[in-house]
Amino acid sequence: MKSALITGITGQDGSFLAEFLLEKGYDVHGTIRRSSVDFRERIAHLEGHSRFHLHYADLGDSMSLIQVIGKIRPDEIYNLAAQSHVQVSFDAPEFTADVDATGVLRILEAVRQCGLAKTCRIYQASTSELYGKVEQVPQSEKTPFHPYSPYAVAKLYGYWIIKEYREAYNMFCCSGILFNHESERRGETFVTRKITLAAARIKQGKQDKLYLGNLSSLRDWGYAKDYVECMWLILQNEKPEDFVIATGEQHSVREFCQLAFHNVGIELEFKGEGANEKGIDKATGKVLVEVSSDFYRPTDVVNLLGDPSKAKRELGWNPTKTSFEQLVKIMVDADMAKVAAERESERVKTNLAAYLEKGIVK
Ligand code: NAP
Ligand code: F7E
Repeated sequence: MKSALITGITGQDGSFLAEFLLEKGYDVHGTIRRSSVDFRERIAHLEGHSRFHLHYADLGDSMSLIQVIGKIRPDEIYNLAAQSHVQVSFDAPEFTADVDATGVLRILEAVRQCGLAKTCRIYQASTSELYGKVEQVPQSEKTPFHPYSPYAVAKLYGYWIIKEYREAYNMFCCSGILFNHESERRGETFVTRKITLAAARIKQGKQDKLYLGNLSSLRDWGYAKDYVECMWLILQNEKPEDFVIATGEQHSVREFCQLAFHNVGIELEFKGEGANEKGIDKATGKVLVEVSSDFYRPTDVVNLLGDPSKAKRELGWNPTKTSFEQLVKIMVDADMAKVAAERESERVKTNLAAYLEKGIVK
């Protein structure tokens, strides 16, 4: 039985990858961090599985990494842990650098110090943000990098240190340069999930308006569940190499918004420009989407489109298993159900309070 260690197992990708590797028969280990609140909802359904194990470790703490890696001696490590929010990286640049850049070095050194350099394969979660202020469209493995945020600069170090250890020590370590991938488990402050949740809340009368930043930003959005398969394929490859993982299709934030609202039965029309642009419900004339400069970034990446030819050719990966339309529908349907369940539980609580007041329930 192969064993894998996933750092960042509580995140969107970590939870899907854990499910994928368990299905493949792996012994799956994941690192978690101490938190005053429980953030393990994405993996709660896996706890109790006989091949699923959790360990405390932090990418900022070498000793914890050496201890966990030395104890498990994994065949594969998937380094998914990161401060992954680009806008937050402008507010917490030093923390982002420590986790997203030096953290990668700490993993590599822990593997070496535990004597696993020849046996343990390492996947590094690199990102399309490396292309940043893009120098070419679409972007492939050959496109020059131009990072455009503290997050991207930190991830650039991660990318290069992986390459360095591959060449210097002959280690099997690779980067997946993944373009944006989303799902019903996406963090609620990333733009896609923020939109699908708002569409569901607005439809069900729980929110009046959605405030967004740059509506014209272009992204190549795929489905996270399809992308974790690629992480695994990269480590099963004969040679350690880096791969671009993307769909090869591009949409704007505005288009994502229109399709998400369409899925809840609201047709949005955008009028105006820049900070004055508004998304209006065609049926009622109500303004449902407005621009807020709070969501502008000091530097923003606005034109990402990946070329997944190498992954298709060499890994046999299908980049369009889930279409853009299906992805938006999956996310909207899940958020419609989530909001409806929250409303139902509020209704039950309100009824119970009324029954208690009237003495119907004692
Ligand atoms: P995510 O949902 O934000 O998950 C990040 C994970 O990292 C969480 O489990 C988090 O733990 C953990 N983490 C954060 N700081 C840590 C630290 N100091 N030590 C240990 N763990 C730490 O991110 P994701 O969307 O799944 O992305 C996974 C990886 O792929 C990240 O490295 C991200 O930068 C990269 N990436 C993502 C995309 C995308 O579109 N999703 C694209 C390209 C690359 P807590 O739950 O305790 O916070
Ligand atoms: O922004 C614009 C924003 O935060 C996408 C991470 O997983 O993917 C993710 O980073 C675009 C940007 O993702 C809002 O300005 C407009 O241009 O959803 P996002 P991201 O920055 O692309 C990459 C590949 C990663 O590696 C990262 O870890 O949408 N935008 N209005 C907005 N963005 C947010 N968050 N919120 C808004 O209100």
